[in-house]
Amino acid sequence: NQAARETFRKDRFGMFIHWGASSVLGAGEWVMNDRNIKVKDYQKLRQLFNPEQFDAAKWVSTAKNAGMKYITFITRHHDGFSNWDTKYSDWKITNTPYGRDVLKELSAECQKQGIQLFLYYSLLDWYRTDYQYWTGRTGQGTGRTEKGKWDDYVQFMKNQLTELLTNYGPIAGIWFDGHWDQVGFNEETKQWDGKSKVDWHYDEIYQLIHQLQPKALVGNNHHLSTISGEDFQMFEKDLPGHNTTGWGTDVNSISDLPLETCETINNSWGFNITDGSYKSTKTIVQLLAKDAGLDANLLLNIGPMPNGVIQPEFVNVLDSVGQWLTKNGES
Ligand code: FUL
Repeated sequence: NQAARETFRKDRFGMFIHWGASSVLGAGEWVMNDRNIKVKDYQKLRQLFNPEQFDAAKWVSTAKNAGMKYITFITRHHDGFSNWDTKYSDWKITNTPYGRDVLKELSAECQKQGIQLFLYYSLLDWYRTDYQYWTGRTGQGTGRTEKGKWDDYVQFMKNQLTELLTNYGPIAGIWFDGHWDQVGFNEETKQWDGKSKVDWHYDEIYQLIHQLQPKALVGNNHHLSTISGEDFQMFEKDLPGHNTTGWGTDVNSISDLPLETCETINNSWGFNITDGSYKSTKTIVQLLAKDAGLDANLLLNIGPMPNGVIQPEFVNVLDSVGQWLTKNGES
């Protein structure tokens, strides 16, 4: 949808929100993998995630005051925790003591305040047994040894995406992540190896998205320029064309699609209690300007705390970026 792409191209500034059961541990969203936590232990977080001070209106107005035009919310990260009331998993926000469907509240509030809502959705999954691929480290993290049923997993993703695109109002786009998980089970050797490539069924999945919501854009953080069908191109922690992270040779090539850089305020995506390396207002304004100079959007991340509050360091810097934009920016 060309019109939706052009709207997005003009958005310039968005808020990425990494938040879920992993936030409880305060060590970033990769904690399950990093600390080698098995599913049987990790799932205890369900009883501990109780974001009593979650306030969708505050989150959305924090974005709005910063001059942001959209929010990209983690609906399900690599640990598989669903941040909405999905029918297809018990590992979800509505089974925590909090019990509320935060996505419902966030989407209603975005509509109210005129902010577009994008949904991050992880392709890879450390939790489900029918997810048969994983990076080496991740496999150890969950302790799974058996091959899953890939078709079931693909169907599960389609079911969840259908819910997300049916029950939560207008969705501006889906932000896929985790494509790189290329280690698969080799049927011949009965070994896990890097040779069997994952078939993500992108054609069907992208088509489903466009069918359900023709205006929804598709982005995929695959670090490649060779997969087609996406509506925008993203650059993780990089300006378009700068491959400073070294995450793929192809990231040097910039497409004609709308572009988006995603970046953290400190060095973490999910809430990290020990990470105090906050970027200054000046650094963020410069980033925004550099991205704008390359006709790219900046998707700036916050990782709210497990109680639902956005930490003051983030709120303050976003507030002053907003003030700078009001004084000097276009809007
Ligand atoms: C990466 C993920 O692995 C990180 O946890 C984070 O979500 C980042 C935006 O994308 O690929």
